[in-house]
Amino acid sequence: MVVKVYGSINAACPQRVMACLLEKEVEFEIVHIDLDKGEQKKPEFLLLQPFGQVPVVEDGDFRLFESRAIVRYYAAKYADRGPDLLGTTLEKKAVVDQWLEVEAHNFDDLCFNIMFNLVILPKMGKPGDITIAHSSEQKLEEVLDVYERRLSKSTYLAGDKFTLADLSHLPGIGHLIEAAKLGHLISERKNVNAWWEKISSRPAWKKLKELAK
Ligand SMILES: N[C@@H](CCC(=O)N[C@@H](CS)C(=O)NCC(=O)O)C(=O)O
Repeated sequence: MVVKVYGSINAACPQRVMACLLEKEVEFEIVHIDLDKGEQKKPEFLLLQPFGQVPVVEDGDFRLFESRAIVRYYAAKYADRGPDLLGTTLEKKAVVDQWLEVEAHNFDDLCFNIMFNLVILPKMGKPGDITIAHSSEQKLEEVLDVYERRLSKSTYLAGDKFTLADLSHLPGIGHLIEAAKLGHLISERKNVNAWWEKISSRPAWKKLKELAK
């Protein structure tokens, strides 16, 4: 059964899901939802995702939304296929969860504020709020300083193996570098930069970037 991913290939949250499916070599097709046209707010889409956001996956008669719930689901469903993305002991799994929560609650909002005000609003012909973008960038610097210290002790966020904690950061950092042109936030931090080089050169992520072209 081919998994259907409702979303846009360029949007960060669907990319999180697709990166995970590619790591696990799960076949999927994209059901394109045009965010610029507001298709995610149409009544028929609200039946799939009541908050009017992407992604949603449909796997046979099973349906799920929230990108981090989806990646956790597929990492567990295909635990014996491809790289282990969840951790192998209770403690290792808990550390993966810890850094996934950090991504969701310390990193993602700041990244979104920057992208929304520097990229998304201007693309729609509306002025972004530069004050919000700058203060979010300053706060993100502090978050990345924490990452820098963490990554001086371990190759990946949750230890010595690539996991969902790292995968979950790929779309956000990719957008910061490519769309918001804030690559210096990464490149000026030695350990964060080495980590980014490693995780962004994974075949699954490179394949997704190819698909998105
Ligand atoms: N917590 C949700 C957030 C979903 C989300 O914010 N999706 C964005 C794309 S990355 C979206 O649908 N934006 C359009 C909108 O909110 O109208 C998840 O991780 O799935």
